[in-house]
Amino acid sequence: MVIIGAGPAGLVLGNLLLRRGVDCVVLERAGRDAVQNRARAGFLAPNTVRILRRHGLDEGLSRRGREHGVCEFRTEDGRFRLDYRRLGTGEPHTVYPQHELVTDLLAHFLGAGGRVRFDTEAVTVSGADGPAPEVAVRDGDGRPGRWRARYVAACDGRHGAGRRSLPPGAVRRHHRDHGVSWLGLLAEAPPSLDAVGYAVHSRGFAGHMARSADITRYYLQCARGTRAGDWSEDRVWDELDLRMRAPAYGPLRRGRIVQRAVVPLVSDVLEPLRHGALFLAGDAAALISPSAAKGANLAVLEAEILAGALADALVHGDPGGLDRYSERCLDHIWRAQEFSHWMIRLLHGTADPSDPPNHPADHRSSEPSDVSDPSDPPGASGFPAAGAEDL
Ligand code: RFL
Repeated sequence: MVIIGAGPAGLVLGNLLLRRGVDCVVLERAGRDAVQNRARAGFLAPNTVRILRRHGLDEGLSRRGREHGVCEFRTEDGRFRLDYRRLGTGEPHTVYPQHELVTDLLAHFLGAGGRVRFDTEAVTVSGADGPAPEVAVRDGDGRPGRWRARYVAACDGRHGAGRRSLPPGAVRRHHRDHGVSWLGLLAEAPPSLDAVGYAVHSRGFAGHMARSADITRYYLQCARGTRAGDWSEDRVWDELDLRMRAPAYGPLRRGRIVQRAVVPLVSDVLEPLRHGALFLAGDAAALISPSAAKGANLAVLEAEILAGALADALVHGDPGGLDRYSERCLDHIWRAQEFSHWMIRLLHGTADPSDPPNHPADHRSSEPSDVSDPSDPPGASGFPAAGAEDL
């Protein structure tokens, strides 16, 4: 079994397969340090924690993760706190940075005898419609190599070899460009709120999310075409103060910005999540905007479903789970997409058209809508540039 990608999807899959006695190797383009230091998600849903706990992969998050159950919305009408933990099932989210989870999963996998080939880029997957697919790779020095396996799991994200290797027409891609971008920032600063903060403002959305006692993630809606370095630190903090309405609700704790990236809010879903012996999981299967904090959670869920199906096929000769893999995952994926679309509408609804740098309508007018997202009747979304195409 070959797994491409050592992110949450690939490493949960590898750990679960190893426990079920399935021999597997993980091929990872980056080096170990880069993999362990890639700061991204931070909120684990209750079901994700249950999955990790069920398989003994929760040691780090049980020790260092912090419970979270409240969102605070700030708008021109005031401040509203949503105690979703109390209103919902009573279960909290767990704040645990993704790179720490990946570090734990990697240590667990290697400690159990798992093999990871770092600095090894998968270039193409061939022969997926036959019994022995092959992954062509090159190492950090450009030397080529090959891995052959009964099955290949592409857990290598949206731009990985898995998607690239799908033959034309094998898979349908549903996609939507929400016409909005966020400047994502990590600040060396303690959180300023005891809640996830969502500020809806005429200058654009701003968000506050705790990552640890000393690190906070912030988001600022920015114009398409903004480059990560365009905004000075002073401009970032001034804009955050303004949009988060710091004068009314308390100052933000400032600190050095240690990471920044522009994230265009786009969604896409492949269907089915399989081509013969090649399976897609995590961001390789579907990309979801970070507005609803679902991506890493879906990756873990899909990895668990795929691990069970692969183990049944390889250990017990029962391929039924593999046949149902795509349908089972797509059910979760479409529901998460729907929630994320709703969040995007909620968070960007009132941006002022007279303030062009921050306004999604900039893009609305330039990109015609040809909505064909099956979860949404045509024209219902109000968002531009949606569609479906065969890959
Ligand atoms: P990953 O984590 O991208 O890992 C893929 C791995 O594959 C490797 N790779 C290759 N290896 C070999 N050959 C190739 N050709 C390869 N191409 C790529 C890469 O080096 C990498 O190690 O995908 P995975 O496992 O599917 O996990 C998905 C999650 O990482 C992603 O959905 C989340 O980070 C999304 N996300 C969030 N999700 C949440 O659930 N909660 C959050 O709070 C949250 N916040 C975020 C986010 C994503 C963000 N960005 C960067 C878009 C915040 C941000 C800013």
